[in-house]
Amino acid sequence: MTQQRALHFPKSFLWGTASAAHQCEGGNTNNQWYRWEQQGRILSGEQCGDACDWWREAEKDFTFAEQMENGALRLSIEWSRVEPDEGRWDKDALERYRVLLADLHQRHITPVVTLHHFTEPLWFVDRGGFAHEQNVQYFVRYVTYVTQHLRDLCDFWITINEPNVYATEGYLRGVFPPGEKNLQLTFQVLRNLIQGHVAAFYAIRSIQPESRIGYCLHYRLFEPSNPLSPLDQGIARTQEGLFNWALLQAAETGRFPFPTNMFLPPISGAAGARDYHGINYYTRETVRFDPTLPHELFGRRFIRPGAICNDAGLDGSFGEIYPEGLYRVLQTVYRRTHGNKPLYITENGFCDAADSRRPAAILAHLAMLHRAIREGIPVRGYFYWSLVDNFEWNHGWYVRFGLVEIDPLTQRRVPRPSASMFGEICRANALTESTVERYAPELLDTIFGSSETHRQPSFFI
Ligand code: IFM
Repeated sequence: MTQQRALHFPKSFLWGTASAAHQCEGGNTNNQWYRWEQQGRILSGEQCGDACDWWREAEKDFTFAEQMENGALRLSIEWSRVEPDEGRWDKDALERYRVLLADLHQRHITPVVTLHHFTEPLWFVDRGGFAHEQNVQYFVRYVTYVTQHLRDLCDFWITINEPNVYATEGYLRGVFPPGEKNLQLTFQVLRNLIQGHVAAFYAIRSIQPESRIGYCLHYRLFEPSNPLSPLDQGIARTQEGLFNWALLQAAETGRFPFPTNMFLPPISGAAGARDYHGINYYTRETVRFDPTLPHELFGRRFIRPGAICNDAGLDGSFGEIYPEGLYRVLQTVYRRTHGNKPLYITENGFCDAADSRRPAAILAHLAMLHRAIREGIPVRGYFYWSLVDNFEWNHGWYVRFGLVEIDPLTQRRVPRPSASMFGEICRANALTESTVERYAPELLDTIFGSSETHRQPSFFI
């Protein structure tokens, strides 16, 4: 009998899915995203409403994670529930989170808890939120409270999700609340978020010395439209530098790079304030210099012609499926951080309502992840975004990332083929030949062919 070929992942590699409170829970009417929605700013015109109904019934969806034999599930705490008014703590809300975390433990699923995933209580927002350094203390107080009360149920924390997306979408592009378009303010918010992370790190560490604490950044590659054009090259490098690497450097060292360090003072205690690097990776952008776009930092971003893509969002923003980008991001983060900490893919996902590209996309990205691990990059886990379809911020239900499809009107669930595939991968802790053959036979050669293994899977060329 010939042995089937497989790419095995390291023992105790953590497989899971990621989610966020506002996108799944439903009934969150005390945060800035609800206000944004009331102001008619959701592009689809939809309302988050009951979302995936997780506040009542998340456990039903946890069953899918259990069936896939996921070792972890990432979810977030909704600050506006736990502290609905300044300094007033809602014990019932906290109790609901305790029930959810206990339920995950019963299923042998490790909860990974995000403390800030884009949303904040209105009282905090009305004080200026993260635009004001003096407000960081409120975030740290909330983190301290949550850690003290959930420490017996969680020891794996993500302080802040994607500070770069939160700041650029909300303060530079103006498409997330509060809808500002101000570069200097964007950097101040970024600095305050990092300061919030650093202070939260030490607060959690003092309560729970054995915990794992980090933040996750959204990494995006930017390629020049015309590689021979110095303007396109310069703008691509600037955008990638600002979006990814300036923030990574600031979080690593406490210092923003020149010229932003001229007005952003260093953050003390930043060096060492993490136990891992959280990496969210989705796509790459092609960029052309365009002097008419100051709020896009003078770069017109578009999708390379002929690329295989995610479903388009309402503003066409979900982009190319580019597996090699994950490998490139892992390499760069590892190099820039001198290999000082383990890495987790805290998010990677595809919006594809028909599930026609997702299986191959997941396999191709995991092959790239495996390549990075083989080369010695210490990646310890992978979280697919997301377990179920959910309310995608300003795109509402228009784009679908879930392994499980949800009809928001009926709350009916239908697992997509990708869910069965992801289950096979998690159970085997490997990409096996039979799984690849079943879900994306066109990738067999590029994933397993020895001379081909390092090539970009042909499906995505
Ligand atoms: O849905 C979001 C998530 O909240 C943050 N990272 C990107 C996902 C897909 O856009």
